[in-house]
Amino acid sequence: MAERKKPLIIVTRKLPDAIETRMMELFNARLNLDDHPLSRDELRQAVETADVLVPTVTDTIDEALISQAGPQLKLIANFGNGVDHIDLRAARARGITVTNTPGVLTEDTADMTMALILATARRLSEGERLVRAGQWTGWAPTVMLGARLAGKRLGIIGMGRIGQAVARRAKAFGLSIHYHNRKSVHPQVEAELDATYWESLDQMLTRMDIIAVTCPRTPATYHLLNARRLGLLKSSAILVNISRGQVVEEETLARMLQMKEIAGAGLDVYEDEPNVNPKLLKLDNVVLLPHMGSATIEGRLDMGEKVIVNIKTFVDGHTPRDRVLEMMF
Ligand code: 8YV
Repeated sequence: MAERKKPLIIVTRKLPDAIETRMMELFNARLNLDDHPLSRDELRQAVETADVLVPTVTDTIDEALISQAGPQLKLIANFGNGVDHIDLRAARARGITVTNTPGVLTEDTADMTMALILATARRLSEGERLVRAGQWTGWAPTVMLGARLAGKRLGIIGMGRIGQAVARRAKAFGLSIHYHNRKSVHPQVEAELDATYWESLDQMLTRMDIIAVTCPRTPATYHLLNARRLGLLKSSAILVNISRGQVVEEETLARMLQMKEIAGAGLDVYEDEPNVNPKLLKLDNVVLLPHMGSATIEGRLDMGEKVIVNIKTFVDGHTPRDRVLEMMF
């Protein structure tokens, strides 16, 4: 019996060694060993030749690119949960299946959300900068005061897996849990988290001490926190974004932080990554991280494993469990 030809898998970024090795064993895998982000031209060549493309958030897989795909491209197995960089409609129109890696980065991303809440409320980065600059002159009763978390209200925008994992952690810190979502979560989950559902995002925003953005970026959530909505926040509020930069109008947020119209922000994501609004870079009341919400060794291995299972399932003729459907977003 003739051996089935191994599918050509093109991986756009450097993945953990163990994942790359397994991909080499299972597939005809083309890796990106020096980890340079692929140029538009390299991406075009990839979709022209690959049977399966494994992109990440740093690749723009838009309609124009998908229209250049060869007929052999049947699967885009994204390394990551968010798929806002992939035009799902265009992929479907070309008969290309898209998969992602949900579930395995929930806890890590929730940890980082909590870390950002703490860092922003308790001025961690500012304190660190002070010590490193050799400017710390010793303990003083009124210096570096932040805000207590216990007893405050946290409003979570997007109560999916990550939002709920944030809520569980936040509850342990004594925060009361509020959330806005397309629909309320299961009553049992709501009871367990002692969570209050706000159908009206506007209503929730005006009343919260901390806002955490954990929803996916979709056409519906693009600039969900626009200038008008940001204007509803209390001047003592802090905002944390671990989702996608495009959910928040960054320019307005920067201006409001500058004018102290809100107290602080903790950002892991930006509207035009890796570019960060220069205004933000100058401000002390914002904690800035380089999109590292899910960046753990274990998480990256789990993500890679999921990508492999998705590809294997697909090439064996089955529907991958993590198939992404447009209506999910
Ligand atoms: C990933 C993320 O590391 O999964 C996501 O949606 O935002 C990140 O945590 C990145 O997307 C990898 O493609």
